[in-house]
Amino acid sequence: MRKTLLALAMGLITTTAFAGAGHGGSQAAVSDADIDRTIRLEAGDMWFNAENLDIAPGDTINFKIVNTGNLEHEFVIGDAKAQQEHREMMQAMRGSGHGNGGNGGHGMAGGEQGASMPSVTIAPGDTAELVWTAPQNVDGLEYACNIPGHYEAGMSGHIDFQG
Ligand SMILES: [Cu+2]
Repeated sequence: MRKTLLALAMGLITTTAFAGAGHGGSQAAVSDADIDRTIRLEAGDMWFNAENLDIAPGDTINFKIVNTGNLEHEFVIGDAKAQQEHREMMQAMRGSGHGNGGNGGHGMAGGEQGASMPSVTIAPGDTAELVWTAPQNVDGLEYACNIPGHYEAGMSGHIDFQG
């Protein structure tokens, strides 16, 4: 019994020390060294402050999206078809009364298709980060906020690939 307690205590100490060693609070799986570029974007009520982004294929981007609006917004990357499917899904969820109106049942970005769609939701006044590696062979991608009504109001843009 004593031994078990001691082992437990030591385990706690080790864990604490390890956590204390600190990575500056970063929870990203990708370390800073792997990031090629940081792109700051602003999301307001029904707009992003960029109409398109130029990105080099293969680059790992750390998007920092600042929500300066009064509404919750999201930032989703995908091709036009995937974006449309994501929008339809969110509209369907809202229509069925799922979720609490405030976030439109989000957090499930895209179901089966969603696995390949990086997305982040940003609360009003918050900054969210999304680390994403641009694919090598893709023609055009969009970024969008698919909260019902937002895309239609102008919350989307194109990702153009250089080279
Ligand atoms: Cu929005």
